[in-house]
Amino acid sequence: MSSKTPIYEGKAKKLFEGPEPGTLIQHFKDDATAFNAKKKGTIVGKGIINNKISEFLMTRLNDMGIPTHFIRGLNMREQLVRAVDIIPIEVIIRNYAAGSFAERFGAFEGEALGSPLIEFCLKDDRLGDPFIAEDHIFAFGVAAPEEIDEIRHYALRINDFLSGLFYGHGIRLIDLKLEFGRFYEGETEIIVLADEISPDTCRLWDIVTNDKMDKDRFRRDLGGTEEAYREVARRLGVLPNINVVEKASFADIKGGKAKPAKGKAKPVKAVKAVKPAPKAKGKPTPKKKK
Ligand code: AIR
Ligand code: ASP
Repeated sequence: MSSKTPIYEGKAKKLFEGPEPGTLIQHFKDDATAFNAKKKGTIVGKGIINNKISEFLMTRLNDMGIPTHFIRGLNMREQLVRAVDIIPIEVIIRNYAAGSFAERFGAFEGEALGSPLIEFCLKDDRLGDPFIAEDHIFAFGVAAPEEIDEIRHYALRINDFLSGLFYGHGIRLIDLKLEFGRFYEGETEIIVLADEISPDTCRLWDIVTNDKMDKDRFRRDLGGTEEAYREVARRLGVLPNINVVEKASFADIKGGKAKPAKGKAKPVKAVKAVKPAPKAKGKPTPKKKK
């Protein structure tokens, strides 16, 4: 684990200077916040799981020609990424109504939207990440119209690809939040996917049971949060020995000194172990492809 002082510390991650110019080390913490940090907690092992899930998904996206900030994995909690200027917009893509969308429009959670819907929020905790229209984005100089066009194009491709990938593992991608960054190669500006893709930033429901397998378990005090995150990692096959999460996080909590975990590491619990969410008011209909 990096022992240096971070150059930036966010709610779920820290950034350290990277080994080469133009690189950063992205370190994933177990800290969890919700409702603009009004709710705080810890999801044990989350940093390891999110690091590995994000590494896996960003690698797949790189493979299919979506530029991302991801360079390579470093260890259980850290990855090397390209240093980029983050465009301070949260790009939300929704396939089904849920969360703030369901609340705003009186939709039931799980109601299929005819086609993916993109929303933008200004990344500003002080203001509570308010929704922002494209006109505001341009007027405030947050991003240029050509940048937003490119971001929309990438966001839809990423959403289509991830919807299919998760579906193959019995998971419905309800919605997700993406962040993009820019850097320059000479005069040329390049936009890349940045931040992370994980159960912190996506709503993921089990296809059969509709159980929530994401941060909503923490936000809504549903219990079984650790198990749900582990189950996503297990299904994606990103941690060959998932029990390592318990051991490694135990060592991390104890200041890096590995002590034997109490008793035997628990076997992976299948999703049955995740407490069913309160019954959704309706059953989601299968996602309509464009
Ligand atoms: N999100 C928004 N801000 C931070 C995050 N992680 C994600 C949520 C959800 C999507 O954006 O995790 O996947 C939409 O959130 P909401 O609350 O607007 O419905
Ligand atoms: N992570 C954000 C916060 O701390 C939003 C969320 O995920 O609910 O409030």
